[in-house]
Amino acid sequence: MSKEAESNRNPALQFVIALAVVLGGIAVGSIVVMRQEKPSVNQVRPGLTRPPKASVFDTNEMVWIPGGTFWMGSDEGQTDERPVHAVTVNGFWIDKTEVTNEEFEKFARATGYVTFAERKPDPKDFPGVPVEKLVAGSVVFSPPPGEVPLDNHYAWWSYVPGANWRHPEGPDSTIQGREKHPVVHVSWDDAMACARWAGKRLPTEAEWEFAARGGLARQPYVWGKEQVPGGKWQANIWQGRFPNENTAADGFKGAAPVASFPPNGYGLYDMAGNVWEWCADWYLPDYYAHSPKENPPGPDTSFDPNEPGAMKRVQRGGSYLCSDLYCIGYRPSARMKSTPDTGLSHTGFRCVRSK
Ligand SMILES: [Ca+2]
Repeated sequence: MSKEAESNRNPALQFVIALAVVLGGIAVGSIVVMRQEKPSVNQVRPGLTRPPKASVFDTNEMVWIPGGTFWMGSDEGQTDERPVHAVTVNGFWIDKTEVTNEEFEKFARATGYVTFAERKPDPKDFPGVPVEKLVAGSVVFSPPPGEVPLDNHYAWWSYVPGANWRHPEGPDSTIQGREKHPVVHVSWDDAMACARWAGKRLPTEAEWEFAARGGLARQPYVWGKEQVPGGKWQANIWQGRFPNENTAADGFKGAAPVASFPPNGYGLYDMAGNVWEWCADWYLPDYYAHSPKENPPGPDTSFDPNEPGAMKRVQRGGSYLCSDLYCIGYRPSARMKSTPDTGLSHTGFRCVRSK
């Protein structure tokens, strides 16, 4: 996306763009893990937890994911999950959990960083828009009182002035008591800034999916085959009639403290559900048809047929808003996308590092 295009946003447009986040591809699929390489020379194994180096994020330990080859994508999911193709990734460290509010606060305090949602839109970028309309804010899930058609996303998303990571539901809300919750309302640029400060980076889409699968072969979920094994929910998603009935059968109506559910085979928490996670890659729906087999870095451009002209980055993992009626985005092959300047109340990130 050009700089000009990136800046050519206003809150209303940002809201529209944000809606695309809940539109992404979703369906049921299955995947195959082909082969897991032997532990690397330093004898680390999947699931081994240790901080790789001194990190400013001392509360979020990282897990070593050995390199390997796997089947990426799904032939049963959305079109953009196809074709299933063999991908090899080098080993990497990945955060055991999503970045939490208390971790993001360390970054903000140390650097004085102001997130996109906290910045007042620059009148220069919005000629003709009354100054009083240019207010900082973000898009918040605001469920309607009754059932609504699932083709109108305005029915459950609202642009809320004053909403940002410190005030997830608006100016009167706080993150007090939610220190261990994943940070939300962070744009891709915000996530990148935080990752760089921590000496880390965002995962590529391939790294993310490889890690999410946890070494399992041909399983539709990061924990295996059954959605609710033994009647026990394995991820923070949505139960009930979306978007007005949230039964919270999994124990959480909104975001949950990280690691509230069992980890996957690599010891990683919330690779399904809780909040969407930004990846480094640009989004192209047909990237898999021609992506390199080894360490695909993502395309160098972006296109979303649902919103031509908007360059988007990939998000993965689904969120507490993923309902089987609407969005099965918590499957490991499901892909989501949004413009880099978009923050939402169900989107966060986790980081990786190569060594
Ligand atoms: Ca839930």
